[in-house]
Amino acid sequence: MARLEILTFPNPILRKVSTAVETVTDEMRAFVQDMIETMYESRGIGLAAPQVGRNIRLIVLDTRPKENGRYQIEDMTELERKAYHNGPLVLFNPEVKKKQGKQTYEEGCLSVPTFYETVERADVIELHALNEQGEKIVIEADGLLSVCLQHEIDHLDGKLFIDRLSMIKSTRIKDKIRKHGYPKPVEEKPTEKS
Ligand code: QAP
Ligand code: CO
Repeated sequence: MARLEILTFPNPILRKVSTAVETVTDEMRAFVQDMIETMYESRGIGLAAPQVGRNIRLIVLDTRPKENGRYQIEDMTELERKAYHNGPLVLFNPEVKKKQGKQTYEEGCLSVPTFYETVERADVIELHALNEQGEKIVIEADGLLSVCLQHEIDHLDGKLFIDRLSMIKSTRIKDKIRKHGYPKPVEEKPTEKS
Protein backbone atom coordinates (compact mmCIF):
# COMPACT_ATOMS: atom_id res chain seq x y z
CA MET A 1 0.00 0.00 0.00
CA ALA A 2 1.18 3.48 -0.72
CA ARG A 3 -0.07 6.98 -0.39
CA LEU A 4 -0.06 8.65 -3.81
CA GLU A 5 0.68 12.28 -4.66
CA ILE A 6 -2.44 14.28 -5.49
CA LEU A 7 -2.12 16.63 -8.46
CA THR A 8 -3.67 20.08 -8.19
CA PHE A 9 -5.12 22.60 -10.64
CA PRO A 10 -3.60 23.86 -13.02
CA ASN A 11 -1.79 20.54 -13.70
CA PRO A 12 -2.53 19.63 -17.38
CA ILE A 13 -3.00 15.92 -16.51
CA LEU A 14 -6.28 16.91 -14.82
CA ARG A 15 -7.51 18.30 -18.17
CA LYS A 16 -7.15 15.11 -20.25
CA VAL A 17 -10.02 12.82 -21.21
CA SER A 18 -9.20 9.50 -19.53
CA THR A 19 -9.18 6.10 -21.24
CA ALA A 20 -11.61 3.24 -20.52
CA VAL A 21 -10.25 0.20 -18.64
CA GLU A 22 -10.54 -2.93 -20.78
CA THR A 23 -9.78 -5.56 -18.11
CA VAL A 24 -9.57 -5.27 -14.35
CA THR A 25 -6.19 -6.84 -13.59
CA ASP A 26 -4.48 -7.54 -10.24
CA GLU A 27 -2.16 -4.60 -10.92
CA MET A 28 -5.29 -2.45 -11.30
CA ARG A 29 -6.69 -3.76 -7.99
CA ALA A 30 -3.40 -2.93 -6.23
CA PHE A 31 -3.65 0.60 -7.63
CA VAL A 32 -7.26 0.80 -6.36
CA GLN A 33 -6.00 0.03 -2.82
CA ASP A 34 -3.47 2.86 -3.08
CA MET A 35 -6.21 5.23 -4.26
CA ILE A 36 -8.48 4.27 -1.35
CA GLU A 37 -5.65 4.76 1.15
CA THR A 38 -4.83 8.13 -0.42
CA MET A 39 -8.49 9.21 -0.28
CA TYR A 40 -8.95 8.28 3.39
CA GLU A 41 -5.62 9.77 4.52
CA SER A 42 -6.47 13.03 2.73
CA ARG A 43 -9.92 13.08 4.38
CA GLY A 44 -11.63 12.90 0.99
CA ILE A 45 -14.97 11.35 0.08
CA GLY A 46 -14.07 10.69 -3.55
CA LEU A 47 -10.99 10.37 -5.75
CA ALA A 48 -10.54 9.87 -9.50
CA ALA A 49 -7.47 8.19 -11.05
CA PRO A 50 -6.31 11.29 -12.99
CA GLN A 51 -5.99 13.14 -9.66
CA VAL A 52 -3.13 10.78 -8.83
CA GLY A 53 -1.61 10.96 -12.30
CA ARG A 54 -3.27 8.07 -14.17
CA ASN A 55 -5.60 8.95 -17.02
CA ILE A 56 -7.81 5.88 -16.75
CA ARG A 57 -11.57 5.73 -16.09
CA LEU A 58 -11.54 4.70 -12.44
CA ILE A 59 -13.06 6.37 -9.38
CA VAL A 60 -13.26 5.44 -5.69
CA LEU A 61 -15.63 6.99 -3.19
CA ASP A 62 -16.97 6.72 0.32
CA THR A 63 -19.64 9.30 1.03
CA ARG A 64 -21.08 7.41 4.01
CA PRO A 65 -21.54 9.87 6.89
CA LYS A 66 -19.18 9.08 9.74
CA GLU A 67 -19.31 10.27 13.34
CA ASN A 68 -16.90 9.26 16.12
CA GLY A 69 -15.47 6.63 13.79
CA ARG A 70 -18.87 4.96 13.14
CA TYR A 71 -20.89 5.08 9.94
CA GLN A 72 -24.29 6.77 10.44
CA ILE A 73 -26.38 4.45 8.29
CA GLU A 74 -29.59 6.14 9.52
CA ASP A 75 -28.45 9.43 7.93
CA MET A 76 -28.22 7.88 4.46
CA THR A 77 -31.00 7.80 1.86
CA GLU A 78 -32.42 4.45 0.80
CA LEU A 79 -30.59 4.64 -2.54
CA GLU A 80 -27.29 5.43 -0.78
CA ARG A 81 -27.73 2.43 1.53
CA LYS A 82 -28.39 0.19 -1.49
CA ALA A 83 -25.29 1.40 -3.34
CA TYR A 84 -22.79 0.48 -0.61
CA HIS A 85 -22.05 -3.10 0.34
CA ASN A 86 -19.06 -3.47 2.62
CA GLY A 87 -16.35 -0.98 1.86
CA PRO A 88 -15.92 2.06 -0.36
CA LEU A 89 -17.29 2.14 -3.93
CA VAL A 90 -14.82 1.23 -6.69
CA LEU A 91 -16.08 1.95 -10.20
CA PHE A 92 -14.44 1.42 -13.58
CA ASN A 93 -15.81 3.12 -16.72
CA PRO A 94 -18.77 4.74 -14.92
CA GLU A 95 -21.43 6.12 -17.27
CA VAL A 96 -24.46 8.18 -16.28
CA LYS A 97 -27.44 6.72 -18.16
CA LYS A 98 -30.31 8.75 -16.63
CA LYS A 99 -30.54 12.10 -14.86
CA GLN A 100 -33.52 13.59 -13.06
CA GLY A 101 -34.10 16.91 -11.32
CA LYS A 102 -31.59 19.35 -9.88
CA GLN A 103 -29.80 19.79 -6.56
CA THR A 104 -27.08 22.09 -5.27
CA TYR A 105 -24.21 21.21 -2.95
CA GLU A 106 -21.19 23.05 -1.61
CA GLU A 107 -18.35 21.11 -3.22
CA GLY A 108 -14.64 20.96 -2.66
CA CYS A 109 -11.91 18.92 -4.36
CA LEU A 110 -8.58 17.46 -3.26
CA SER A 111 -7.17 18.89 -6.51
CA VAL A 112 -8.39 22.41 -5.63
CA PRO A 113 -7.62 22.40 -1.88
CA THR A 114 -9.26 24.95 0.46
CA PHE A 115 -11.76 26.21 -2.16
CA TYR A 116 -15.46 25.44 -1.70
CA GLU A 117 -18.33 26.62 -3.90
CA THR A 118 -21.97 25.73 -4.51
CA VAL A 119 -22.50 23.70 -7.69
CA GLU A 120 -25.77 22.68 -9.38
CA ARG A 121 -26.02 19.10 -10.62
CA ALA A 122 -28.64 16.43 -11.33
CA ASP A 123 -30.56 15.16 -8.29
CA VAL A 124 -31.13 11.46 -9.06
CA ILE A 125 -28.93 9.53 -11.48
CA GLU A 126 -28.64 6.01 -12.84
CA LEU A 127 -25.13 4.86 -13.56
CA HIS A 128 -23.60 1.80 -15.22
CA ALA A 129 -20.04 0.69 -14.41
CA LEU A 130 -17.76 -2.27 -13.73
CA ASN A 131 -16.96 -3.16 -10.12
CA GLU A 132 -13.59 -4.27 -8.73
CA GLN A 133 -14.30 -7.81 -9.99
CA GLY A 134 -14.93 -6.51 -13.51
CA GLU A 135 -18.68 -7.25 -13.27
CA LYS A 136 -21.31 -4.95 -14.78
CA ILE A 137 -23.28 -3.09 -12.12
CA VAL A 138 -26.06 -0.50 -12.06
CA ILE A 139 -26.27 2.13 -9.32
CA GLU A 140 -29.14 4.49 -8.63
CA ALA A 141 -28.05 7.45 -6.53
CA ASP A 142 -29.40 10.60 -4.94
CA GLY A 143 -28.11 13.04 -2.34
CA LEU A 144 -24.40 13.37 -1.66
CA LEU A 145 -23.60 10.07 -3.39
CA SER A 146 -25.13 11.40 -6.63
CA VAL A 147 -23.18 14.68 -6.34
CA CYS A 148 -19.91 12.89 -5.64
CA LEU A 149 -20.37 10.42 -8.52
CA GLN A 150 -21.01 13.28 -10.95
CA HIS A 151 -18.01 15.22 -9.57
CA GLU A 152 -15.68 12.23 -9.93
CA ILE A 153 -16.92 11.32 -13.42
CA ASP A 154 -16.22 14.94 -14.42
CA HIS A 155 -12.54 14.31 -13.53
CA LEU A 156 -12.48 11.47 -16.08
CA ASP A 157 -13.54 13.98 -18.72
CA GLY A 158 -10.95 16.58 -17.66
CA LYS A 159 -13.49 18.74 -15.87
CA LEU A 160 -13.30 20.33 -12.40
CA PHE A 161 -16.06 21.74 -10.18
CA ILE A 162 -14.60 25.23 -10.62
CA ASP A 163 -15.50 24.94 -14.33
CA ARG A 164 -19.18 24.64 -13.34
CA LEU A 165 -19.46 28.02 -11.59
CA SER A 166 -20.53 31.31 -13.16
CA MET A 167 -17.83 32.62 -15.53
CA ILE A 168 -17.05 35.43 -13.08
CA LYS A 169 -16.56 33.15 -10.06
CA SER A 170 -14.70 30.53 -12.09
CA THR A 171 -12.26 33.06 -13.53
CA ARG A 172 -11.71 34.75 -10.17
CA ILE A 173 -10.77 31.46 -8.45
CA LYS A 174 -8.54 30.21 -11.29
CA ASP A 175 -6.70 33.54 -11.58
CA LYS A 176 -6.18 33.66 -7.82
CA ILE A 177 -4.69 30.13 -7.75
CA ARG A 178 -2.46 30.81 -10.78
CA LYS A 179 -1.18 34.00 -9.14
CA HIS A 180 -0.86 32.98 -5.48
CA GLY A 181 -1.04 29.16 -5.43
CA TYR A 182 -2.75 27.42 -2.48
CA PRO A 183 -2.61 28.52 1.14
CA LYS A 184 -0.05 26.60 3.20
CA PRO A 185 -1.70 23.84 5.25
CA VAL A 186 -1.88 24.87 8.90
CA GLU A 187 0.36 22.68 11.06
CA GLU A 188 -1.27 21.28 14.14
CA LYS A 189 1.46 22.03 16.67
CA PRO A 190 0.95 23.42 20.13
CA THR A 191 2.02 27.07 20.24
CA GLU A 192 4.19 28.65 22.94
CA LYS A 193 2.21 30.90 25.24
CA SER A 194 3.38 32.93 28.17
C1 QAP B 1 -15.68 15.62 -4.22
O1 QAP B 1 -13.97 15.99 -2.68
C2 QAP B 1 -16.91 16.17 -3.56
O2 QAP B 1 -10.17 21.40 -0.04
C3 QAP B 1 -14.72 14.96 -3.28
O3 QAP B 1 -8.57 21.00 2.08
C4 QAP B 1 -16.83 17.16 -2.59
O4 QAP B 1 -13.24 14.68 -1.05
C5 QAP B 1 -18.13 15.71 -3.94
C6 QAP B 1 -10.94 17.92 0.63
C7 QAP B 1 -17.99 17.65 -2.00
C8 QAP B 1 -19.28 16.19 -3.34
C9 QAP B 1 -19.21 17.16 -2.37
C10 QAP B 1 -10.95 19.17 0.05
C11 QAP B 1 -10.12 17.71 1.72
C12 QAP B 1 -11.77 16.83 0.12
C13 QAP B 1 -10.16 20.19 0.54
C14 QAP B 1 -13.25 15.78 -1.55
C15 QAP B 1 -9.33 19.96 1.63
C16 QAP B 1 -9.32 18.72 2.23
C17 QAP B 1 -12.50 16.90 -1.02
CO1 CO C 1 -12.41 16.44 -7.26
